[in-house]
Amino acid sequence: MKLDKNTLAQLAEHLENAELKAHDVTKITDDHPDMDWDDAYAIQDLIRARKEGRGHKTVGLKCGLTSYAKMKQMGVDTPVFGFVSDYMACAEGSDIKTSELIHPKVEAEICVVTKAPLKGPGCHVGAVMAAIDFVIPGVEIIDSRYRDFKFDLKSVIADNTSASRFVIGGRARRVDELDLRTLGVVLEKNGQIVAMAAGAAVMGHPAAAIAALANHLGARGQEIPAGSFIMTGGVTEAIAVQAGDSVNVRFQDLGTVGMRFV
Ligand code: OOG
Ligand code: MG
Repeated sequence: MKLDKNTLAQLAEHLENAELKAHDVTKITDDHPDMDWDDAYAIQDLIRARKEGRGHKTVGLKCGLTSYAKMKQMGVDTPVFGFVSDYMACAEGSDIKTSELIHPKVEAEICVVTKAPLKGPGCHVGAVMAAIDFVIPGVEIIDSRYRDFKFDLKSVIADNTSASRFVIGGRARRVDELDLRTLGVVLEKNGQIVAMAAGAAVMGHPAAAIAALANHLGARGQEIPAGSFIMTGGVTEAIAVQAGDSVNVRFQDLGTVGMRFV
């Protein structure tokens, strides 16, 4: 850790205010170039504590920057991990208010709910597959608090990996009925196909992203509890949206997840 307690708390407040008031800020590494990975996750943890302190429930965990398309788009090379809160959940088919957001983008994500705890180090795809209760399709709406959506890894980790809203589809499937690597995903905006990929785009296998999350938490003495909802990360690059846009994502074997931006 390079930053003192007061600075960490002040940065958490600064970034959370930017989220809640929907205004952008400069990258925190511009002012704190020596901050390290532990500082970045400590700021994210403080944002989580602020939300939980106000009565918001943490309802899921997210893996981000897990596909090559996303890493290339953002110019980074390592996955990051964050959380989602109850108020970020939007119903399938609902209207999402862009007035509450800065510069939203949508991501198609293969999501799971677990039935057993997962603990690193040494967590692997097989252990994750055994712990998955069911697979469910989702769309994440990310909204970096950083100007022009430009950041480095430490800044985006502190900013809770741009978490903003998410929508879960209605059709869950058992994991042994699916091939998560060849599971096709087609992302449509206003009726036009704008991106497509298969599950293998996510670290070769979406379960590998969850193993990486378990190993990341394990290094910090934590685990993924049974019953966790986990988003494995965008399979394609993220697509910018604005008021008036409608998005539909077709997931092979898992149905469609749609929403409108108003
Ligand atoms: C960081 C969050 C990335 C994903 O699924 O890759 C993410 C960002 O690109 O703003 O959630
Ligand atoms: Mg995401």
